[in-house]
Amino acid sequence: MAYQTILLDIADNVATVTLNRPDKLNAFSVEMHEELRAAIKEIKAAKARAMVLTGAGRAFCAGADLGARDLATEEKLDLGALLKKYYNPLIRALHRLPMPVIAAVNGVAAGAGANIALGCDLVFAARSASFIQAFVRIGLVPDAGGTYMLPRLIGLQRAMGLAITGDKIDAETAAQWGMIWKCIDDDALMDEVMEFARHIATQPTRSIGLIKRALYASLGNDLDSQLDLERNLQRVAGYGTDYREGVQAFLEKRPAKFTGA
Ligand code: LHQ
Repeated sequence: MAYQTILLDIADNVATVTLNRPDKLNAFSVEMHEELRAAIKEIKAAKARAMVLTGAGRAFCAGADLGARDLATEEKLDLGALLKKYYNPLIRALHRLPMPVIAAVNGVAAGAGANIALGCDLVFAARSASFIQAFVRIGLVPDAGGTYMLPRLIGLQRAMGLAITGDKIDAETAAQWGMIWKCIDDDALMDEVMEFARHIATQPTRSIGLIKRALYASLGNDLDSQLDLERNLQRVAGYGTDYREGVQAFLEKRPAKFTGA
């Protein structure tokens, strides 16, 4: 399918989605939401084994398009309805995708743009990139899962500080705080991310999907529920061909050839 506001490339089992409104710092329009939703469907149907999300130009994503006609002109717009229709399903879809989702944050990630990055499973960021919980600057509340992920990633004090000041945090500090996985020199970002994505796409994808489920569920579960969930997910993993191949390869002292099943 041809898209207007994003680019989608699928190669070597890696689906790369590039938010592509660089003159608006890749701010989210309704069209971009709809296209990203369609792209995620396409990626699932293509049975890709990793997804990379990045931005075109100098930004990753500046959040909601504040110049969109309804956001800019309608006085009593129900922003909750927008979240329900677009942002919440997007975050859920990223968490539920049965493959690793990697954010390659190439520049500023502000507002919902920051939290969509944090909604990915692993975040790599360019050294010059930054994250801004910009919501308070315009009288809003962090959304797109920010109030859920931030305190869990960096603790309540730091989450509170970022959210109530709207201050920018640079990629290096974000990595030191554990908000993101890795900070990488700008020139090396995409090469390193794509190399990582191509590698992870050769790993036991089904197992990775189950790992995601377990870890995200752990954020809300008590120990008993989590132990039960681990039992259930391990049962599923244990029936997989990748488990058999992994053990066989170990015993035969050779690299495993995982199919993702
Ligand atoms: C933009 C945007 C943008 C449109 C830059 N929209 N054009 C909200 C409402 C509804 C429902 C649900 O959820 C949400 C969630 C949210 O995301 S709220 C938060 C929305 N985002 C922001 O408040 C961030 C706004 N942008 C900025 O603060 C700055 O642009 C940052 C700090 C990201 C980058 O600053 P600079 O590097 O100085 O760039 P700039 O400000 O000069 O922007 C470049 C262009 O991009 C400019 O257009 P122009 O035509 O003047 O060149 C901006 O107007 C445009 N742009 N963000 N969100």
